[in-house]
Amino acid sequence: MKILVTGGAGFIGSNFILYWLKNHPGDLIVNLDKLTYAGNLENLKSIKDNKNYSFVHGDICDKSVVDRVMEGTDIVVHFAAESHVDRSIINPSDFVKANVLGTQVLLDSALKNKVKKFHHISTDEVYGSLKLEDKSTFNERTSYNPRSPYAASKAGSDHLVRAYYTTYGLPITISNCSNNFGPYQFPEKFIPLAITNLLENKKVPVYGDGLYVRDWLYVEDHCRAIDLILEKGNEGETYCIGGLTEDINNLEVIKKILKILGKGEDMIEFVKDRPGHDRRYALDWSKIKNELGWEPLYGFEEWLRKTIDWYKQNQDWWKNVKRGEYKNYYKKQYGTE
Ligand code: NAD
Ligand code: TDX
Repeated sequence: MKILVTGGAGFIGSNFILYWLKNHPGDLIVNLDKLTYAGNLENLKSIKDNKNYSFVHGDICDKSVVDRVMEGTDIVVHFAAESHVDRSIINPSDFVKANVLGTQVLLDSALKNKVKKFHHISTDEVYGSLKLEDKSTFNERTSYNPRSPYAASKAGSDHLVRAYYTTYGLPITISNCSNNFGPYQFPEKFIPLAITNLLENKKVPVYGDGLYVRDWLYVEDHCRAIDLILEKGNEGETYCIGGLTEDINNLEVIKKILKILGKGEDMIEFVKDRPGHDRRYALDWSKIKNELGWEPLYGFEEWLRKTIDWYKQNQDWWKNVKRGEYKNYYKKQYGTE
């Protein structure tokens, strides 16, 4: 089977390729990635000589490259996107191009090449923001209400994917997952930023009052969920994938990280809030649990410990990433080095 993975040099995409080749060694994987600031082939160095893996450097908005790599593809797993909310506030147009236009180019090519499955990776952020006080959760039937340019561009891509199913019969599935964490995550996102700052003895910037709530999903659990959807998911369906069943706010997450690393709460620095910051995300993932038999392998704290260990043991990886462009971004976003 030939699988085209888009954005396979990013955080989740590279974890997915490593997972897939380990669990389905007979399949062929083609990784199409533009190598933006977030793409890093170091993530895949352990499999770069695997004869069942190949890398194509290209943009999903570029029809000629997409048509070329799509030829003979059985399954598309589409991760490629601009993925960071704060960057979407600074520069929304990159998000519309990659996430909306890029997805449409892929859908067209998948249709033309009669792929058997097109799986689109989306986010819980398309559903908007929940109140801290109420205990409601997002599910597959929740109305869309995206509130950041990032979320709006992902919502646009989800609508296009569904439109290609309804209008042209393209065999699609969609998953809307919560915040991922784990190895190879770019340290602009909250958990890897916190861990790597603390390993450098730098404070952790916490937006606003720190009482914002996210659902946290370990990346390997996410890869297992995608595998099940590809194997047993129903065409045209959406699956919500989350990791938790109880709320945890950002301050509580940081306090867990500080405790594991043996650091004090003086390492927390409250900084200016994100504009339009969504208060709470919580996900009801009972559909994938009941229909496909998926659930996370371990609890949040256990996965967090494993993640912290990985960043401790792979300092060269993140120290390399934290050079150059990252330094400029950090200064612009946080006003400090
Ligand atoms: P990432 O930013 O780490 O990686 C994105 C990858 O896509 C990079 O390798 C980048 O080079 C590539 N890319 C970007 N634009 C491209 C283009 N035009 N053409 C080809 N490649 C391009 O992102 P991630 O965290 O791995 O997220 C992967 C997917 O999962 C995204 O679609 C994101 O919206 C979704 N998602 C992420 C999270 C999360 O917590 N990280 C949660 C929910 C959904
Ligand atoms: O420096 C920070 N300080 C801080 O308090 C950063 C980077 C974040 N935060 C807060 C904002 C959020 O409440 O931590 C929480 C998580 O922030 P991010 O890691 O930026 O993730 P989020 O905005 O929740 O979006 C993420 O989850 C859904 C991913 O970036 C998206 O790609 C995904 O779709």
